[in-house]
Amino acid sequence: MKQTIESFLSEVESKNRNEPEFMQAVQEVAETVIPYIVQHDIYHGKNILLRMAEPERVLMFRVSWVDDQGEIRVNRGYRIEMNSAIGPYKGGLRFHPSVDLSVLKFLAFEQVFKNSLTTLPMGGGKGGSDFDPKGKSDGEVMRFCQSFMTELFRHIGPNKDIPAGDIGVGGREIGYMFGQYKRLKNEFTGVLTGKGITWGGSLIRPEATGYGNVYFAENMLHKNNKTFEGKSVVISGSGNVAQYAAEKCIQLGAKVITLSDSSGYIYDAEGIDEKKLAFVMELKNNRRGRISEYVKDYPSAQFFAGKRPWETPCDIALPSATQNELDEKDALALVKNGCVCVSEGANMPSTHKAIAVFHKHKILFAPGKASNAGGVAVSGLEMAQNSLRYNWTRDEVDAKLKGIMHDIHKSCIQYGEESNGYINYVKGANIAGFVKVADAMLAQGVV
Ligand code: NDP
Ligand code: 2IT
Repeated sequence: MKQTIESFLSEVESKNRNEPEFMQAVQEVAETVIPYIVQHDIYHGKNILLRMAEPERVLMFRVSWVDDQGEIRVNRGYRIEMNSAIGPYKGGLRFHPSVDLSVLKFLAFEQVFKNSLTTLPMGGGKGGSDFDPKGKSDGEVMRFCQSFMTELFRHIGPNKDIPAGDIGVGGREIGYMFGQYKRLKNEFTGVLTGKGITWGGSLIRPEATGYGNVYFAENMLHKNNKTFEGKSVVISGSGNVAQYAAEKCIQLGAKVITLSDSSGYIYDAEGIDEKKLAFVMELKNNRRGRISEYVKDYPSAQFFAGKRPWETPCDIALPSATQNELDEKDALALVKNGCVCVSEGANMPSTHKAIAVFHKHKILFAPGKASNAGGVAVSGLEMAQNSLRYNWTRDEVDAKLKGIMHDIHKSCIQYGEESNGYINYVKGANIAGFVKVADAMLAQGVV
């Protein structure tokens, strides 16, 4: 088996040199899915995983725009249309200087499995740019978004490819891109999700990824007769996903003690309550400030420059910033300090070796493609509402989100329960996500 997996990986690697993040995501899937394929004749011998590791289409384009000083700037735009077997391409756009083909292909590959897990009819895609919104004026961000959409619009559509937000792309950017799409096409359609509530958005979409992750973790804890009540929670990041994960933890009676950004983390031993969280939301979303400013308003908290929060003793950890932000050393520190549950809000935040530590110590560990699927799931519900030309209430969408996270948890158990009763959620999510897409591909001929 080891040899079959290695030869598969070396074949994929030979076509995707210098793409470490993409290879990391493919390896994690291959290690759990290839043994399943070998045991099931309908999938065996059909190069099905090799086909899934090859994007259906990769788009790369120039994005020129003019900054506030009148200088012409050039960025690179991308859209990876990974797999459309079970629905139109669906997945976010990331604007961050670290964006390259490897990062977007890993995200698009994971998105295929994640979207399959949501139970909704969505294929997988991802896109974005190496544009850095940090320090840019609203006018610069708008001109960039308009130029980006001036190329992207010809490749997307409400039944073709429906982008959304991700790192660096929130309500403001979705607004500018939606406005430009509408001007170019003269059509008001649900071509993007994460739209504002008065122009086609869904209630609960901003909250969905963070809330969904906490709902997933709740399912894991309940299975072990535990709850969030009274637990201390360490969260990384302070963007969309981190903020709403924190909000739901507070509502469930937990104590959130950290948040972070790429400059460091804040530790508040008294707990970040609703009032302090409202301050963080204003700071990050409106003033676009840094998390270090928290300690100016709350001097009993501490800021640790250049550090990540995993050294902080906690019961539950919710990595919600970016890929590979939690390594083997961090995982060992979490385990040593008594953490019992790690549920990923970000995409691939834990390294391969960190996951091995969690599995070795039988920690409840949820991979992002299962636990952060609430965001894209509510995007799917936004698409459904756009098609119906109707809006569901906040409670209706929240109940559907809870139901979907419960179903994803159930699918992970179905395919991930080991003989000793331990649930390997990585294995469960990968196989459950794979089966639906593979069945659809096999039914559609050699695609
Ligand atoms: P935001 O842009 O709102 O926030 C990102 C946060 O992560 C910021 O605090 C940012 O800090 C921090 N961060 C980004 N890059 C790094 C880095 N290299 N090192 C340390 N910190 C970093 O993004 P989201 O909250 O939307 O996304 C966070 C994660 O969740 C990503 O992995 C994303 O793919 C994933 N995700 C998002 C979904 C969504 O619906 N938005 C859905 C599912 C997953 P700084 O400001 O310093 O850059
Ligand atoms: O990684 C993700 O699932 C997202 N950034 C959300 C994608 C979406 O289409 O809502």
